[in-house]
Amino acid sequence: MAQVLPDERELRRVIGDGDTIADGEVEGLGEQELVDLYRSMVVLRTYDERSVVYHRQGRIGTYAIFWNHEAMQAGSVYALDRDDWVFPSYRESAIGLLRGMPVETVLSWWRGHPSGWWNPLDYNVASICVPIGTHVPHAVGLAWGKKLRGEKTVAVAYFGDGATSEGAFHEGANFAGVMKAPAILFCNNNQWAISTPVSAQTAAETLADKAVGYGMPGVRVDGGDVLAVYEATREAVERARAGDGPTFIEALSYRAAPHATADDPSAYIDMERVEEERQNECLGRYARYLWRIGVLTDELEEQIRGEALQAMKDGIAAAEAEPSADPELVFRHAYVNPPPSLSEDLAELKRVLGNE
Ligand SMILES: Cc1ncc(C[n+]2csc(CCOP(=O)(O)OP(=O)(O)O)c2C)c(N)n1
Ligand SMILES: [Mg+2]
Repeated sequence: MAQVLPDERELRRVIGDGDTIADGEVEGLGEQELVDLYRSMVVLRTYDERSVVYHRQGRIGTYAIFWNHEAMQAGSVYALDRDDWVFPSYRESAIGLLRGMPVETVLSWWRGHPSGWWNPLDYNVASICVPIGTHVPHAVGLAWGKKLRGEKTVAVAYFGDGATSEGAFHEGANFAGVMKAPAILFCNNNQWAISTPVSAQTAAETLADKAVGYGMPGVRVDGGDVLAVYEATREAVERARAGDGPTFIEALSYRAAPHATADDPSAYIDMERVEEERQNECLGRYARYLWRIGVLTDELEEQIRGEALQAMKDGIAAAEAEPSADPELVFRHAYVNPPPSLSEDLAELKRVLGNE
């Protein structure tokens, strides 16, 4: 019977603190792989920080910040094969970049432009899911379908702590357990669902405890430790490919930025705690580790950051060069026989946009 393994109540960690906690090691990761992981994190961090600036400049719309979530995203994707599927929520909006998706595609999504929607088959990355948890059954269904076809593909659904209270999460997790679907339910427990703390979200001691009820292993990992996330995900992938079914991964972190650009967390969060978390953020932790083991140099750091920044500059230029979308697109596929009020709405939209 699957269970929360006794040692998994403790958070898994690999990266030490450079002082009293020693660094561990992950089998199979050589220097090149460690640098690749670092590059992935820098790409995501640069995307995130530039996006906040672009939002302030009015160049993208409301944006869900994922600062300090990079280790969870990069570490888990790195444990997948290219054929495996990724089902992101809005918090993982830029995860497709790790699969070669152009920066302008994701920026266009945040600009509300149709060119921000990609064909999922191009990257094995599903559309960004904004409704909380509804993509969990999608990911599990895809994983089960692949299993029925005799393929070895794994699907990962990313969602937050708040999503674990949703019906769709329950349905997906239950289905995954019963069907032994090769799925990974990856929960970014950043301890907040907008202004709701995790203590008000659930009476369970840990979110990983929920896995017991679905008959799957629940693993707890330090979400700020990219190597621990990688290792935990790799084990879940191996289990799934071996036919042993799904895994629930609870990656514990702390939301060190507002929920989104429209949010002011100072109204509900302890900003001192946020500051503490920011001091221990995941990219800096990994960079210090790489310095300790002699992998990172000033030149390499500069080169990787420079490339990521240039990609962002090129990406926003390309997104802004897209011709304006046809406002009729919003209405065209909604009804076979559109009600008259819709043409009034369209006329109003065109008037507002100034292209009557
Ligand atoms: C079905 C549904 N209900 C409510 C919302 C509004 N909403 C947007 S984000 C959010 C909080 C989600 O928190 P969590 O699952 O912890 O993810 P996080 O944002 O922290 O990554 C809510 C309630 C939504 N998008 N979808
Ligand atoms: Mg959350």
